Amino acid sequence: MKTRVTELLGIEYPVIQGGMAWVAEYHLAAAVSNAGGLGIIGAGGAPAEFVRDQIRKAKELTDKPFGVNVMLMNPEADAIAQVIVDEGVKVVTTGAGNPAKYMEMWKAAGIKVIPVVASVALAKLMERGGADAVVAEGMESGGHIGSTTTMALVPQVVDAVKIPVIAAGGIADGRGIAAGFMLGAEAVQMGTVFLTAKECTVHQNYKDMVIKAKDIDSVVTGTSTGHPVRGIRNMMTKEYLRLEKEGAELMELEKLTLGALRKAVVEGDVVNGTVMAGQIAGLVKTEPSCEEIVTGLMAQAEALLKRA
Ligand code: TUI
Repeated sequence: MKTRVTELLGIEYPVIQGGMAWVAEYHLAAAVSNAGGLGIIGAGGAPAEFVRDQIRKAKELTDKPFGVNVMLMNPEADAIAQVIVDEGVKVVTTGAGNPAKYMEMWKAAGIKVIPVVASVALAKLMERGGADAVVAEGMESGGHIGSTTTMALVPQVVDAVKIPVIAAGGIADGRGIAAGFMLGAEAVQMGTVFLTAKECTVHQNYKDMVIKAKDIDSVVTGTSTGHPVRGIRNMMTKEYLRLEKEGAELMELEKLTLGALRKAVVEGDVVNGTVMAGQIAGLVKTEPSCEEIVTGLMAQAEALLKRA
């Protein structure tokens, strides 16, 4: 299936893997790229030199294009932006902020820039600033989210910009991909479905929690701090929401979340850690390879779109 996004990125399938902090390291990114999608290394809160090492390792595993996601709240974002240029990365996605200050340096280096946006206003601003495409991410997504659903956000962004739009949030099978296309998107980005991929190195406890999750098992913490984050309900989120309801100070809330994603992803502590995942986790029941995910989902989507 050819779209402006597959052409822009030089990929076979219009499927982008979300740049999930701690989760999306080079094994996953290379596997998705080798499967014909676009794999992404999630820089998250990592130091710049760690990101450089991840990029070099990904290059050893794939000759296909892959990207790096810059989480803009990372204090090392400036240094990471430079590492991306130095290491010849072809595609950048950004999240949790406005990447305007890096746009010029990335464009000058010939990098395709794809900001993740949660509103029409930011999508328009990014287009004006030279973005090659945008990911319109609905609040069904895991991790840091906006407040509009994918169903409402994607068509409004599609109407507001001329650059290609990539749909994200709540997509984990061929039906979701086909729906994204019906809304006017020219590719999809998925995160949750790759959490349980064979090549995804997150702790087995994390994968099991995603596999066990039902439709209503995710919650949003941090609404009161201005940084809403979706994850699967556990003891940590219960405690967080209780403190938030009581009007706890930011410092007290941050004590709970500091290092909590690492705790869940690396140590497998899914009781005290943050198990970020989207609302579509209830659909994720197996542990396939990235190749099986990308080709299987695309076959389903193409069959549905032919019928539509
Ligand atoms: O960035 C994401 N998802 C993420 S980032 C992340 S790491 C993190 N961990 C704990 C707390 C906070 C972050 C985990 N998941 N998705 C893309 C995304 N970007 N969703 C929403 C936004 C966004 C939000 C506000 C983009 C821009 C924005 O404001 C723009 C401005 O004007 O500053």
